[in-house]
Amino acid sequence: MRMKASALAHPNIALVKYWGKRDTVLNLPHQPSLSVTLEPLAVRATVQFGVAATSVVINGQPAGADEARRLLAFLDLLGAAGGARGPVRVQTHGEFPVAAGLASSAAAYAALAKAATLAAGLADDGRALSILARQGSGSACRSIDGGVCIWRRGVLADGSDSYAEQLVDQHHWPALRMIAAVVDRRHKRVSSRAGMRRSVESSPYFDAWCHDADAELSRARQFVLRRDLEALGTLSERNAMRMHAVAMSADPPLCYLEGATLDLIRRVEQARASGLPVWYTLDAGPNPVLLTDADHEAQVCALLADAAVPQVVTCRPGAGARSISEHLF
Ligand code: 2P0
Repeated sequence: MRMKASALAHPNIALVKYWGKRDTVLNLPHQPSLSVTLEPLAVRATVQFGVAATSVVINGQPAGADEARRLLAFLDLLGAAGGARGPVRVQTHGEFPVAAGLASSAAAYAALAKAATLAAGLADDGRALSILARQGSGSACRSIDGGVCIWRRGVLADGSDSYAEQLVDQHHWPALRMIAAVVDRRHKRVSSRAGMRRSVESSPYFDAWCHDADAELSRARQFVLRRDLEALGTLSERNAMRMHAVAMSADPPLCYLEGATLDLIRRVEQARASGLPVWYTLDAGPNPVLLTDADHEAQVCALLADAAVPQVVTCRPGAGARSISEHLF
């Protein structure tokens, strides 16, 4: 057993979204999803077993009680896989600009899954890692591999058939750009976890949303394979708006969008009408992520500057979670 290991993982942005769980403990989704792993944003994690006392440090600070509980419960899953591990020392560090508007939990749990598996001396098989990461945060299963990944919904109650697989690696479409536009840095009032639960329980549109996902996924897959930005962008906007429509139709309604979100969406539509290839997607928050290509990156950044967007992070398809030799402690 190696006892101590470190790993790095990137976040991902879904173009066909996961929104609704059929199992809230195992994070099993009601629908398949498709995402792009994003460089250069990253989270590093170091895990060491065989220490005297358990400690959890996130971005240089001791983790709060809830965060520490969630993270340690996640590491306990490795105990289930190969015997109790005893006290553990953990540190994670996000290389995210302040409030990048992109969830860091996917990258954090993907990095933790990889580091903890290596530290525990277990085989770091991709499917097992994706299944493990999924239990930390659903979307983390799509950050084990790079490029474009598809999270299979699965049908089994134990989740053994619900994991992400790579469709293409990060070299398939190097010109693809995903530009995160942080229009609002405030923390969202309702977490994805709570928002999904409310949507599943109360949106009358929820069944239609799930029904739509399989067909959207097979279309998105084709558009990625043929690098069709216009078709993928069009699908991404539609899918993001449908997810928000489900949230808005929950009881009580959930609206993650702010005025600045709608303002930027209008600007994107106008720019596109004038010939700029740019589309948007949205997570469960107010900050759009714009799709374009390398040739138009500067024009899209100019559009964002014109809209006085306070923070912009340009990303491209990134690699999967990987072991790193520099430890955080
Ligand atoms: C996604 N989101 O597919 C969707 C789109 C947000 C909107 O996955 O409860 O942090 O840990 O499984 O993965 C965000 O939710 O939720 C998410 P948990 P997660 O990327």
